Amino acid sequence: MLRLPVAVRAIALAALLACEGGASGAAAGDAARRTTPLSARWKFVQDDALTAAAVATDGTGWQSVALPHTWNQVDAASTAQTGPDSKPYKRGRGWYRLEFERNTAPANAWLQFDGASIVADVWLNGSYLGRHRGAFTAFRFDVTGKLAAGRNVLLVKVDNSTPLHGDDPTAVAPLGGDFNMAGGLYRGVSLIETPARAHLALGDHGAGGVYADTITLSPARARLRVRADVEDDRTQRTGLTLRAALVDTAGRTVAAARRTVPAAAHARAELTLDVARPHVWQGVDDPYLYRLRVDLVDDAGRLLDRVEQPFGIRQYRFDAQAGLFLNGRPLRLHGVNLHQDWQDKAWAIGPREIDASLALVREMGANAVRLAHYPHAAHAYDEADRLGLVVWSELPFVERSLTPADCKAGAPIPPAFLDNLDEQLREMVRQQYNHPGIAMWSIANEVAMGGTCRGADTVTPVLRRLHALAKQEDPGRPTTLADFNEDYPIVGPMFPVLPTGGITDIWAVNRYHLWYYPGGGAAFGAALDRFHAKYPAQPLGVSEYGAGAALSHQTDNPLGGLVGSMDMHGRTRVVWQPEGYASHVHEQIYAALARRDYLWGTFVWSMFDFGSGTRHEGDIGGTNTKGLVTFDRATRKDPFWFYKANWSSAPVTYITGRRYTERAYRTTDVRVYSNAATVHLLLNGRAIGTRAAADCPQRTCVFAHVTLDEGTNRLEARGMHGGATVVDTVQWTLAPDNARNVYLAAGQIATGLVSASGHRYGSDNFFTGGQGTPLELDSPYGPRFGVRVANVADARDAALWAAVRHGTFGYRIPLPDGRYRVRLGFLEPDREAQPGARRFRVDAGGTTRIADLDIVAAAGAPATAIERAFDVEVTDGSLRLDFVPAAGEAVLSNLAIERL
Ligand code: GCB
Repeated sequence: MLRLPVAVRAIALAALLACEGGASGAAAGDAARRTTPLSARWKFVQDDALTAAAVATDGTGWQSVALPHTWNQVDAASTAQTGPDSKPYKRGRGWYRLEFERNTAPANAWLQFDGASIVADVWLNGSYLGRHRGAFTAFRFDVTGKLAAGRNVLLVKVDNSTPLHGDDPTAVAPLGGDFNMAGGLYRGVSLIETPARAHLALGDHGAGGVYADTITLSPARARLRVRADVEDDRTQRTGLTLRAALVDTAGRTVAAARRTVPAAAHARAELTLDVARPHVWQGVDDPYLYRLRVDLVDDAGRLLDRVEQPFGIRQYRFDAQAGLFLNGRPLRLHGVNLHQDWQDKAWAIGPREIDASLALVREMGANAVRLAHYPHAAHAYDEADRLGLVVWSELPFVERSLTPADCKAGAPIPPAFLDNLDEQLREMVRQQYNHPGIAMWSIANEVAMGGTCRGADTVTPVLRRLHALAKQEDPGRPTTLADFNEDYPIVGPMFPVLPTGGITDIWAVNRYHLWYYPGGGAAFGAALDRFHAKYPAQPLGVSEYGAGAALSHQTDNPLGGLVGSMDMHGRTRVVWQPEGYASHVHEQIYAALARRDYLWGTFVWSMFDFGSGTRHEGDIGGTNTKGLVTFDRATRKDPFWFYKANWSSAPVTYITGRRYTERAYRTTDVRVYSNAATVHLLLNGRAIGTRAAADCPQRTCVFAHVTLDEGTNRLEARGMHGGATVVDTVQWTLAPDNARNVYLAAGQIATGLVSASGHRYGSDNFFTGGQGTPLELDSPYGPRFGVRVANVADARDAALWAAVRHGTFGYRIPLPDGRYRVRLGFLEPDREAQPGARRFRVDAGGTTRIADLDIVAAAGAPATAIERAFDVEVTDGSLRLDFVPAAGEAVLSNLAIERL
């Protein structure tokens, strides 16, 4: 008994070698079930014009490929695209052809596809097996009697065209989404054989035929209910028995039961397993997994089939006031969202990539994952169980229930689309049912976004239908969804108000304050409190929040200007996404979330950058940059360390801003994420300061106003973690020009602009009051700054005129005492402005130095640069400048303060 799983594995390997090696896959030993991967030696062609005539081809000239495979490996967001000009990725048809040998025709054989994107048609030896619609779930075909002894030809047409019309009039979910839908056989294909036509269900929506639940649980005893579905196509239905056993990690059978199977083509038997002193699956603290084994034996005692899976005994309980409980213990979910892609591989990933991704999730200290926005590979759920990660599993019902074209044409939601949603939901629930990590079924993401057509709600009835189906399939797990716009701050035709609260058992909201939405942590917190009050019985979570971060974008002050992204109307605008701004967002938002005990969990959007072909942002094209880790998994961005310091028990001491190496300002704040008892900061070997844990709210230690040295600055943070000391160092340089002088681009969030005369400008900094604003929000994404200034010819200098600080504002600029020339750059940003509409004065150290400035009058026209200069004496280590309006707002484009 003990050795059987190992034996089964060995036999599967032997079969794999036989089949993949081209030799016959003769039945080995008496293993009940043999699974043979069919991953090598495929032929592939991407050809939109090829029709079913392909059935007759021999694949000559097709490319040799191995699974997993997609034709969008490189075009769907990768290093192949540099810069912001991302290209759309290829959507069309691919054909896959495999020749393989069997030397006997098996008694019972099924072909299993772990996933094919998006619609797959399958032929075996020229005969059509059928179609599967949906990119994310497994499916099978019964090939008994169709599989030949000798050579077999398997042909698969996979289609990821958009929209999925043409020869497939059926709409397939999802109809929208901010992610790429890579095409191909991007997961595994295998052949399943069993010795008889009686077996555990293989024809049940790709599921395993075994459904197990923890019915009651106490420290003394757990009762498990195991339901097994048997398919029996034998001509003579002689007696069948099911045996279920729960085996612990030491190989001991801790509970067993057996039951006779009713004689029928489709039969279900229910068994009860009572486990004394159960060892529960307690999330990341103790992800204990038994093995659940279900055997089907005939009346001669012959083993006909076996399904064996890891099984965790556990119970979740969601409470609207107190959050989540796992096995009676409170568990706040510290979660992250994940897509299933990887740079230069797109969706063609395997266990190695999944394990590497989830290892990073665990390294950061997260205890939950939302596998967005669709079912991921089975291995992802297995690995999450093994690591103890609680899982949000999701149906790909994203953004809309009706294509814009159908809406325009006045068409109703195609019934086939509803059927497809139902089918994908059924497949997801049945295939993933036994995973202890899965705590909820999400039926939708942001469907309120496209939730109305001509003013009519096209989404709520669909949500109700899916909720009901999910409850029918699995009464034990709560349903949820990720809301888009209940209480959306900006409402318009594109974003109708469509409340989605109150439909599912539990609920969660996607909100992007400090990114797409106005307001920070306080606004976010207030919105959550309103939802909590409005739906007091519905446990509430946060399914998404986050901010983009490009490694090549840095800032001196995250509040200096506006970050870029798509604007509220879906247009892409100038895109600055400094890493330091993302840190700021996570610090602010997480503070508001962490304070709210009623939340059952929160999920960062997202753990990794991911492919989204329509986006024009970040370091490489076609990616969404909100990952805490880069698309290639190589770089942990600064906010990763914020969460790690807050969530992980591993010692963390990390200096932020390490990629901002060429510094613009001599004086800077140094931020250290650390969970140490004490953090010491040293600069070029000199002690700068010490912070105790109590001085570092949210594990964020700030050393304000550190003065850098000219040249090389080696900063060292020493975290004293009890016995362990963690030393983190960064190296920054300060050029002599920047050590002596200050060059500041007002209203800009991005640092590092270098003027035509070679001065490095920092982003807006040292200000009090006012607001930094780029001048042309709607400018195209390249060149980086869209403003055209009449009298500035050099593009490098144009950048310094592309934003303003405006309002009533001032600057307190740290400077060594001495005499300086101050040069201030102004332009009138309002192209319609008339002389007299804007007038203000500039004071330095309390003395008016520029009186009654009227830029339009002085420049002769708006959008025309002028400069004003004066000399000052700094005597107390700081220069104070004040911009005081008399009419309209004061504005400033840039400033230079140069030592005389
Ligand atoms: C969302 C969506 C997610 C997007 C994300 C974003 O609300 O659910 O799919 O990728 O926002 O980054 O805009």
